[in-house]
Amino acid sequence: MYISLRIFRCRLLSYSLNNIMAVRQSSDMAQFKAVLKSAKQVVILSGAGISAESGIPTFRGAGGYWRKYQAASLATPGAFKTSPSLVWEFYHYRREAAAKAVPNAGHIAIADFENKHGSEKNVTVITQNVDGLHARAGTKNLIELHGNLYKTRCTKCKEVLVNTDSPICEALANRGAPDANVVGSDIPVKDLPHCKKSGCNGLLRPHIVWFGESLEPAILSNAEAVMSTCDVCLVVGTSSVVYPAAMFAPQAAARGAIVAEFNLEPTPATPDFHYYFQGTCGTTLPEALAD
Ligand code: BJW
Ligand code: ZN
Repeated sequence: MYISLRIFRCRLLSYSLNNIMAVRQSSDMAQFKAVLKSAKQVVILSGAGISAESGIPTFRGAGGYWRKYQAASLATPGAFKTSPSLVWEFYHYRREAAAKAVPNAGHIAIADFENKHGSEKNVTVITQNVDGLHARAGTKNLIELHGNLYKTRCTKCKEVLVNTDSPICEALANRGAPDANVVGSDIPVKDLPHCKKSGCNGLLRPHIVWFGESLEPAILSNAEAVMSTCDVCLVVGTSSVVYPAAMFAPQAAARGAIVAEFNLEPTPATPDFHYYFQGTCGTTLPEALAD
């Protein structure tokens, strides 16, 4: 309720600002680069679109299916309760796919920007992605809002561990094929990944924030803190429909930060922003972030 009210207030504020003094939108790259050059605190907020050019499907749109399931419908506590086997197959498939993927020009441009300007600017990447590609590209100041494919959490003792095993357990070897004709999943729960802590043996789950679950409070407050002080924000490859991340950049724009969006297509938040650069972010970001 509290979050919904905040979102409503934020939308109302940004709607009012847009109507009082209509944010004039530009696609002038040279002008944006000049703004970025003088920025002191820069946030890059990324979503699935930045990993699309590494071959990782986005959530919404044509690629957002695994078998006959919409990816977002498997990313719920209810789906895991109903069929932990099916959900583990989905995550096993994505762990294996992300491990084979390599960071693309967009991830690398961001990491190079931090590396080059990190001493004169405060540069933070806030990502909704769980694939680990920002870190593999070399980004250091990174906030992973929705968790990470290579972390597990015990459903019993709640211990969180990094786990890069491939496969994560024997029963998942050769499972997870995305073929739409494969129906159901029948791995017995006892054969799915389990906690190795002495005396626990709880079922492990991916350490990922599913729909209806709260983000980790410390991670959320870190993200909110940098969003509330940045002077420039780049919103990259996200549909800006999933909260709370969807309200970060419109809120920053409403308090006066300069926000630039990089996306293949406009999103519901596009009218809130000062700059919009249409295209693949593997092309637009290297241009925006180069000296
Ligand atoms: C390119 C490109 C290229 C392609 N170059 N661009 C207020 C109102 C209504 C609902 C809610 C609300 N507050 C909370 C909710 C509920 C819910 C929510 O937001 N629902 C909405 C769908 C309405 N949020 C939550 O449940 C969150 N929890 C929470 O707020 O707790 C408190 C609470 C709960 C309930 C009620 C009230 C309060 C948790 C959200 C967790 C999100 N989890 C997922 C799954 C992670 C697991 C996994 O990866 O397996 O995170 S959902 C999925 O969406 C994933 C993504 O991180 C997230 C965002 O998607 P993203 O990154 O934007 O991807 P796409 O596919 O949507 O967009 C890709 C974009 O890229 C497109 O725009 C393309 O055009 C573009 N693109 N190629 C540039 N080459
Ligand atoms: Zn445990």
